[in-house]
Amino acid sequence: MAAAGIVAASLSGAGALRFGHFVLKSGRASPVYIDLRGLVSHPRLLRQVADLLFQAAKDAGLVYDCVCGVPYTALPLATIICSENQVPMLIRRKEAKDYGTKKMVEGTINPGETCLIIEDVVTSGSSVLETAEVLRKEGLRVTDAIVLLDREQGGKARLEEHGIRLHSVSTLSGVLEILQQQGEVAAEMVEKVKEFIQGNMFESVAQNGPAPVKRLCKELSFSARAQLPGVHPTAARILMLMEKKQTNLCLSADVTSSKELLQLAAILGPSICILKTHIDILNDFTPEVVKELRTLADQHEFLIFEDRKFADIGNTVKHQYEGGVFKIASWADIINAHVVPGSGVVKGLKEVGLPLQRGCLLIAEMSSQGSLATGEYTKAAVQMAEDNSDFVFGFISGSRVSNKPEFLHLTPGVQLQTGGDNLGQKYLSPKEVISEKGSDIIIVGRGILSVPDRLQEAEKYRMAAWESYLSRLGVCAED
Ligand code: S5P
Repeated sequence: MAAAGIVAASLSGAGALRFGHFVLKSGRASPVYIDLRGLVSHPRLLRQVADLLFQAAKDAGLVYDCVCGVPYTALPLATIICSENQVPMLIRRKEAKDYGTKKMVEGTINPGETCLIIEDVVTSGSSVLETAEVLRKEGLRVTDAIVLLDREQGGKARLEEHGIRLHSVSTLSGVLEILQQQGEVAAEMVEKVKEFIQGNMFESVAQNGPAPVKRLCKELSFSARAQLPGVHPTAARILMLMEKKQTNLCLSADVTSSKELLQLAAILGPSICILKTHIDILNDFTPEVVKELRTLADQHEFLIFEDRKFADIGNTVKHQYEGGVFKIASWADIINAHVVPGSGVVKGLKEVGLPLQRGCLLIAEMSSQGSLATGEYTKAAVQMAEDNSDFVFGFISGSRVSNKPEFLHLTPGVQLQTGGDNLGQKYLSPKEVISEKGSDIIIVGRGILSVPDRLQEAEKYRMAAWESYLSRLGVCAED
């Protein structure tokens, strides 16, 4: 195919396709790395690629009113297409313009018009989806996207589920075939990449049976929520790193030896967004342990959550948070509190945590059998969070208890095998928690800790929770 040939030449020419051993931003190893950002330094290739994208839209018979490139790599491509063919363009901002203004799209928006999305590479489809979501929020119709290279890892199916047809100029396997024919890539590398693609498919949500009836819904992506005005800095950090690492898994590192805790943090660090501790169950706690834990947290980009569940009067919790043996405030990014004492507990914790830019979660519901945290109690917790949103950024709860997208929901009591333990713990699956209950982050302890290969198990949880998050973006099943 001629187009795939030009794509192959462009990718090689711009040094955009590399083979070897790479660690992707998700933390996963890959034998192939594609990065088209450098294409801007090759104006002839840039122009050729833009022409191919435009031609693909033409060949598909698409009718559209404006074009939007997924930032940043596809921006210059969209610019060339629009300027050459006299089509109005829109620019999607990755960050809202100023703190306080929500403008996410530049250019003239005429609600009801159709906007065509341009993208360089599609893997899971999440970048295209995010852009589509922003455009749809402005009242534009998004039905089609053109991509230069489809990595064939399930993005097309996912986008289809969200009402977007993906048209690709070429596929990764098509480009590989050409490069192999030209002797630029060895056959065994081609096999390796194909195996990688097969083993790293982003599963489509609609599996067997008829697709559910869908309607548009106002679900925002994690990165869009991170940019909301007024979002707590701790929530923003978590939201951004979840999107970056593609993980909404919090590990409940309930182990009693410091060595094991640090090993867990080192090995599972890339797979998680938060590591939750019960520091008082360590048999051999020393200040050195939390120092090392902090280093690992910074290295692997996760936050530390000390699950201390403060539940006393303000003056007491202040000391418990700041002092004692553990000096929790000095190393934990996140803490949590029961609301049973009334708002004094939050006010006391805030006095210590606010100057250190820490954040707090309120326990609105519990996963245990017979929990009293229900109904009016849960509502009171939500109210207390709203009244203290300079410090409280979300909830421990079994389901979404607040519709404010600034708040995060973290849910414990999660295992792939649902059921419970013999001490009243109840388990739901990652899918139930994220897709059905509307929570954001799963908290998993023994589901991961009790198997020999903890990393492999953590990856299973990470993928299940992430898939469930992606599946609720843009559309949701009609209730
Ligand atoms: O309601 C709750 C709140 C919390 S924070 N139920 C819980 O189980 N937790 C904590 O989550 C609990 O203290 C434990 O650390 C973790 C669940 O562990 P698992 O082994 O049952 O997954």
